[in-house]
Amino acid sequence: MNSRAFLAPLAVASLVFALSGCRPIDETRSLNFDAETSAGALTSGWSGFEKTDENDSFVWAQARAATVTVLSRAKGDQLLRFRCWPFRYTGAPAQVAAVFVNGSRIDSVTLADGARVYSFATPEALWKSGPNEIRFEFAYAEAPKDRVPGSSDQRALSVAFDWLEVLPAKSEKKG
Ligand SMILES: [Ca+2]
Repeated sequence: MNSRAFLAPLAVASLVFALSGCRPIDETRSLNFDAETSAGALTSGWSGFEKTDENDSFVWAQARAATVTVLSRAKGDQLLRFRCWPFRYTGAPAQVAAVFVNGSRIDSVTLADGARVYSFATPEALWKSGPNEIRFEFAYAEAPKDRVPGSSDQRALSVAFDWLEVLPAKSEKKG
């Protein structure tokens, strides 16, 4: 009998079990940048909870750097994904987001003007069991009141985040 044939179904069953809430949450999979899912996770550099005209929750990073704290089991490589859009204004330079996990720089990306999803592969070795810090560093943060005629918004806005996910990069290793 080939025991490997059972590994995939077991992994799926384990994942379903974990997602069903049958044991305490020890791993952050998804933040929707709303009060329900993200209040304790947005640890520095963030403004308040807002909603788009389409009723999507989001939060502005209101500094050149912002941090998110997520719980991890530190098992396997992780795929970090997020949907965001930069504060843009006439004559703005490119907005660039650099991504760090626990102080280690992963990569950077020049952000498109509108909302997009970005993905970063992160190696298992950077993650630790328990709280982990994801830090974003941005090329600029500017106040709309200084950059957009008619705006009174004094916050130094860099990038708005809709959601963030930390997912297994491939099927989780067992044991
Ligand atoms: Ca959202």
